[in-house]
Amino acid sequence: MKPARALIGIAVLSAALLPALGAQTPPANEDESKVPPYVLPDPLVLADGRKVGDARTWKEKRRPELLRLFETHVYGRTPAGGPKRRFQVTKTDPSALGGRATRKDVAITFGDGAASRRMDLLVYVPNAPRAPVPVFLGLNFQRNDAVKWPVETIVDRGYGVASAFYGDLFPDRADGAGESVLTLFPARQGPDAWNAIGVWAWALSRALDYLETDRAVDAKRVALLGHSRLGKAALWAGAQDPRFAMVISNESGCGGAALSKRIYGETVAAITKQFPHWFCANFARYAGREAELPVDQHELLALIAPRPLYVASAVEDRWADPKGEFLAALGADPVYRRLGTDGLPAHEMPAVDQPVQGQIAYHVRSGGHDLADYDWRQYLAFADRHFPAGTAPRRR
Ligand code: GTR
Repeated sequence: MKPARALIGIAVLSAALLPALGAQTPPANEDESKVPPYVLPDPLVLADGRKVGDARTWKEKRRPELLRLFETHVYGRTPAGGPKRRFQVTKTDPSALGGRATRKDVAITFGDGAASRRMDLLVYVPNAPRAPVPVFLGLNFQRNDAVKWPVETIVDRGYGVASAFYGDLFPDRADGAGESVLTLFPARQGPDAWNAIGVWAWALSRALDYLETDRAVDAKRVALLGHSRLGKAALWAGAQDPRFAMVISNESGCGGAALSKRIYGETVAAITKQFPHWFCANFARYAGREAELPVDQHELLALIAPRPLYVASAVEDRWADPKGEFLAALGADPVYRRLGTDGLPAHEMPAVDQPVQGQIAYHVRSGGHDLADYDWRQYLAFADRHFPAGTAPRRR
């Protein structure tokens, strides 16, 4: 989102020009030689110091430990249960995109009566295949009728598309909670109470609940994709909900795929100051004290293992720390290998526009902060490889 990015620029500038206005976030470090030494926690070492030797110990012991750490220190706890949900297909157009797709507008209602909240899910499925299709699912910034995804290209490649407007769930403002779906949950309390990213992630799982009921969709092949702040939400959703078959992070940066302890680009101090409603209150305690964080974002990526994971950066998007995103993907690699898949087929950061794709994929694109056609081409190729045609049951 460029306007928000511009705002950050103004905040940093004013910090430099107007120190008298009080404590400001220090300007971002974008100089590799100024990255301080840091130590990353080992995702394969349990809290009691034992090493994770097999998939079972990962699943039953380490995975829950890591989830708890991210809930407590970063995103906040996602409560179990929650309000009653209802799915209603409000409109179906079987000849969308010139007859190549069926478009459905689905109202997903949370709670009852005046207090209820509603998320509108836009769904396109290609008309050609007779079997349920894999789907790219993600939240959008612009409302459903202005989704900036290349829907026709995706549909023509045999994939469905599902998207909802993130503001329906939690308006993206410091005081957005009062209009968010949080109002339908018992009052949140404590420094580990969930916040906007937690709610957006929760909503992605509710969209998947709907997709599981749609016979045109193969809900076992849903690729979750998010750009920027919505990439943070996609990663957190994919980490918590193993039903997502693939997760794609497009330039998710700080609090997403980028390592926090590297202190390059956006920092915990900058993000929690500018967006106090995104994370749980505990995260802000690590502003300027990243070394004390008991987790780092490579472990968030590891929570997606062994499912296919794509982390993408853009070379001019230094605010999101491309190298920190690569290093986090590399840091998740040992977990994938311990679980018996390959990981990231690279030891060094690949050159610009040279994707590397294994069970973990990574690229750094030329250009700036955006979800570009180049990115989509790689994601479609990645999905083709991991969701081969003909693996889904035929439609009943
Ligand atoms: C920026 C924010 C980033 C990223 C981005 C976006 O202002 O600092 O963390 O989320 O917005 O969502 O476009």
